Amino acid sequence: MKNRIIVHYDMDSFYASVEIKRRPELKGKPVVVGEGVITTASYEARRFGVKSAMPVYEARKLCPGLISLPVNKELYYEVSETIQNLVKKITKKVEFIALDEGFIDVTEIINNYVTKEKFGNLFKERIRKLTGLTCSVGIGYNKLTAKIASDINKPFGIFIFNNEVEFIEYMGNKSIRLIPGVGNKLYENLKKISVEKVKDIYIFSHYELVKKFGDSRGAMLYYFTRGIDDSEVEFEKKNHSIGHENTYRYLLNSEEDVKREMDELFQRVYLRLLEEKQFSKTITLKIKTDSKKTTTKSYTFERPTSDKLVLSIAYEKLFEEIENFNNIKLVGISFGNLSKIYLEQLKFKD
Ligand code: TTP
Ligand code: MG
Repeated sequence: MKNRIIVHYDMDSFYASVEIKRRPELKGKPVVVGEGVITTASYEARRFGVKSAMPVYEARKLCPGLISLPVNKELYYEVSETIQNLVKKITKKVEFIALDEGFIDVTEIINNYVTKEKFGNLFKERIRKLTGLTCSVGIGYNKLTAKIASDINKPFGIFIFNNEVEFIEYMGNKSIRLIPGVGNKLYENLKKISVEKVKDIYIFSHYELVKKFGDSRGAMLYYFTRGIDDSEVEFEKKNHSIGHENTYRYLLNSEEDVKREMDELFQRVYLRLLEEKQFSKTITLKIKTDSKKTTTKSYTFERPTSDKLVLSIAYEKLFEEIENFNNIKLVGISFGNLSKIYLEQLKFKD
C-alpha cells in the first residue's frame, strides 16, 4: 500500500463550545451540556474531574459552581454542516464520522501546504475563523494513527505520527485504553493477562490474541497496537444511494398491485440502509410505464435519517402523489444523499 497522509480533526468540547460561543459571558466558566446526564464538559469543568456520561448532580459535588445547559441538537447540526462544507472545499476525499469529527486524505494535496504541520495549523485557524470554535488535529499515515493523534494535544492541539516506528515509540508506554476499540470491558479482560500498556501486548502472537479474544478483536488488538490500519477514507460512500428497481414482464395495472410491489421494495431497501449503517436525506420513488414514460417523486429531509417511521411517512406521502397506475413496467425506490452522520452520537459510548 502506498504511503498515505491522513488527517483527523475533532472539535474541542463540541456542544459546550457551541453554547459558550453564543453566550460569551460563559467563557472561561465550568460549563456542561445536558441537564440529567452530561453529554460534554468544557475544559474548565474537566479540570474538576467532570466528564461525559456523569450525572449532573454528581458533577456538582466535584465542581459547585458548575453551569449546566440544555442540549440543543438543531444548533449542533447546523454548526456541523458549516464545518463540513468548509472541509469539503479542501478536498473531496473526506469521511465524516460524527458531527464534530472527520478524516481527510491529504496525500495528493499536502505538497500545496509544504509540511504536514503547516497544513494542520492552517486548518485549525480556518475552522476557528469560520466558526469561532477550536478543534484539534491529528496527522497520521493511516486513519488509526490520525485518530489517536488528534486526542494527544487537545484542546486546539496538533500531533503527527509519520511512521510506525514513531507510533510504537510514543505509544508503547501509554495505556492500552488509548487504542480505539478497547472499551471498559475489554480493558478489564486485558488486565487479567497483565496487559495495561500498549507495549504489554507485544509478547502475544497474532494467533494467541485471536484465540483469547476472537477473530476480529484479536486481530484488531494485534494490528492497532502496532499502528497498522489499511482502511480507506471512505469518501465515495458519501452521497451515493441505496436502492432497488423491479422490472415486470407482466405490466401492473392497478394501484393495489403497484402499492404491494412498492411496499415490498421499501422494506427491502430499508433493510439495506440499516445493514450499511447509512443515513439518508432523500427518498425517491420511481415508476416507469411500458411506453418508457418515467415519473420520479422525491422528498428531502432536513437531515439524514434512518428512522423507519420518518422514512415510511415520506414514502406514503410520495406514493399518494403518483397519478397513473396503468401499464407499469418498473418501480423503484432509493435512499440518496447518504452519510454516516448519526444521531447515535447523542447516546453514550461504553
Ligand atoms: P467528543 O468529540 O467525544 O467530545 P467533545 O467534542 O465534547 O470533547 P473533546 O474535546 O474531548 O473532543 O463528542 C462530540 C460531541 O458529542 C460532544 O460535544 C457531545 C456529544 N456526545 C454525547 O452526546 N454523548 C457522549 O457520550 C459523548 C462522548 C459525546
Ligand atoms: Mg470532539
